[in-house]
Amino acid sequence: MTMDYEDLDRRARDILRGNDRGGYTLPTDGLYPYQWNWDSAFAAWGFAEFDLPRAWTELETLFSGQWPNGMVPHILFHRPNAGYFPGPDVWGAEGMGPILSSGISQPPVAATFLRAIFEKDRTLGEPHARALFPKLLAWHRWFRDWRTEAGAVVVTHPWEAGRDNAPDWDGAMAAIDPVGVGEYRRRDTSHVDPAMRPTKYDYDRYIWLVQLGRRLHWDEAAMRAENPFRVADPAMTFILMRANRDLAALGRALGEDVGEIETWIGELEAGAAELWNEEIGAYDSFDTRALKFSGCVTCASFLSWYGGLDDERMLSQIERVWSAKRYAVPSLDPAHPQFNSKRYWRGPVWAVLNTLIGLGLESCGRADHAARLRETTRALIGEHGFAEYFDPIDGSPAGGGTFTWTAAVWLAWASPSAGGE
Ligand code: 9WN
Repeated sequence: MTMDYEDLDRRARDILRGNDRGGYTLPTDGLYPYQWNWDSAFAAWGFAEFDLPRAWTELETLFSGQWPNGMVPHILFHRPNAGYFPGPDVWGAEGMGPILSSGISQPPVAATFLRAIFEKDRTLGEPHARALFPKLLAWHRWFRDWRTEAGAVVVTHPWEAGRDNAPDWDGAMAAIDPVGVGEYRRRDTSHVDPAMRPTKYDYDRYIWLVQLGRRLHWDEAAMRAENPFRVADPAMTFILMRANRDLAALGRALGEDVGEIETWIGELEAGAAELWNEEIGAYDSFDTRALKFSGCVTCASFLSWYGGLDDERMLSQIERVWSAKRYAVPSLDPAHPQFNSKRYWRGPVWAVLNTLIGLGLESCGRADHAARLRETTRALIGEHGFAEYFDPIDGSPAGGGTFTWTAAVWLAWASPSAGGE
């Protein structure tokens, strides 16, 4: 099939503009009517391909929701919208931060994309980067203080990981008995085929965990003591490791002291080593309450290069997993019994994860592997559009459409017009 790349570039820019709500970008209209944390960082990177000032605004709006303790929420509820559940009334976090928000965070990709945007035009970027640097530092310090166990980053809710129904959480989810969660009405399944979304079993536990945080007034010390869900996540660990490397590089360019950040990088490297599961021969999630690995090779395992570790052992794993189905990289190893090519983070390919894995391979000098991943991502989006995720067997689009982060990674990485080609 011949692709009209210029048309795809145009459509991607139209998606970003179309989802722009003035200072922040929705992941997609309808299904996700607010500002999401890591989506926004990807959006900024996409905007930077054609509108640098708008890219900076996206990041500034995201950090305008930062809590005094340094946490940057996973959702900012700028304007009420009945089309999403759970909304601010369920989270009960009013007054915790300057903007109504959720009470948990999301993968900290912002420093990495901020640095990339800064490098595009240092003169334009310097005042923005200077103002944002201490905010990023405070956020990363919050991860260090409240989300790190033996060096690895833990998540306190599947939504915090951004890989909501990944099998990584199955053990910790099974340990929750969601008593008293009450009646609620989901809205996601009126926008998207329920077979592509998490189940009611998952949602009962998601809401139970939100109710727990609310009852504890989102007090981190109380939650650390009481929350049964604390799972160390290779994705979060590698993403924060990379974000700290980029924040340190940015800090050096700005003449800031980066000693504290360098200490964190060493701690995370030690923590990541603990997430190596010898039984499956890959980095794996570890339930810090039950002291158990999940036993799954997922797209998170392949973020080791992104973290900066050129681990030979992971090359044969990625080659095995990406050869199993037509389109790489399935979010769960197709050999795993829970693999499902349609259901969200249990099989589908996510263009954003491919991008992070590809950026990692590139920065570790694995040019051939990175090129292969970029080609498959280009083909997926070119043939099947700007979907939220894709079926790895036939590439068919799944979840929401006209998706911001898929458009953003097209512009900044997968398109032939993106930097680096
Ligand atoms: C809950 C917005 C977000 C992404 C997450 C993705 C999905 C939300 C949901 O959508 O999660 O945060 O309601 O399903 O899993 O990674 O940030 O695109």
